[in-house]
Amino acid sequence: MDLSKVDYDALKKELEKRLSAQRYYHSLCVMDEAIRLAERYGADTEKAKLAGLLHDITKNMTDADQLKLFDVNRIELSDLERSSPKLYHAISGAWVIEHELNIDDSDIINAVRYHTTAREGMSALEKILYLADFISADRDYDGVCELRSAAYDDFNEAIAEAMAFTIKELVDKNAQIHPDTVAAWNCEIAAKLRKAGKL
Ligand code: DGI
Ligand code: FE
Ligand code: FE
Repeated sequence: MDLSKVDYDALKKELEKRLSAQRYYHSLCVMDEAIRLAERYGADTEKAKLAGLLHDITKNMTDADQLKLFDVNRIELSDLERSSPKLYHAISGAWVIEHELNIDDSDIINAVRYHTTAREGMSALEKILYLADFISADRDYDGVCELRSAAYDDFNEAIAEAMAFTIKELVDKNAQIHPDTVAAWNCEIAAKLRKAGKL
């Protein structure tokens, strides 16, 4: 697909239909942040824009409707995924942008697919979306300002901090941690240790 010919007005209308006003605003903020991060780190700004705008496209679908989508389209979920509804929208969102919006760029599809759990060996675009989702203008949790400046200062350090934040929150909530999240964390820590000559 030709990314320079994407009809953003039509896509935004589609998103407004699917999302609450708050979630739509979040999507616009993540889009802006993803573009800025892509500019800062020399990644593809068009892909970042599209991935940022669309990443939460199915966030307001009911759990039941998403489970139906998985079933009808033979998308297999692990037991952990099935029992963690917060993870559904990344899986269903990736499917919807590929099969309903006809986005054929695998990097964009994977960025949406892994924006919640992260995964081992993420591409630059996948990392940009993961981080943009954490530091977008609409976010206001404790520590977001520090993470925002870290994101533009030391990309990989900011990714590791965002992952640590998520993992700590999951532990505090007694939630299950997805194996992709654990693998992503180990991958980032190994890179840090390697850089410091400790591995
Ligand atoms: O969709 P957003 O709210 O913008 O953000 P997101 O897609 O990063 O989703 C955040 C939620 O996902 C948050 O409630 C924690 C949850 N989550 C992230 N990683 C994992 C997880 N939940 C489980 N059970 N396991 C994970 O590894
Ligand atoms: Fe999300
Ligand atoms: Fe999001």
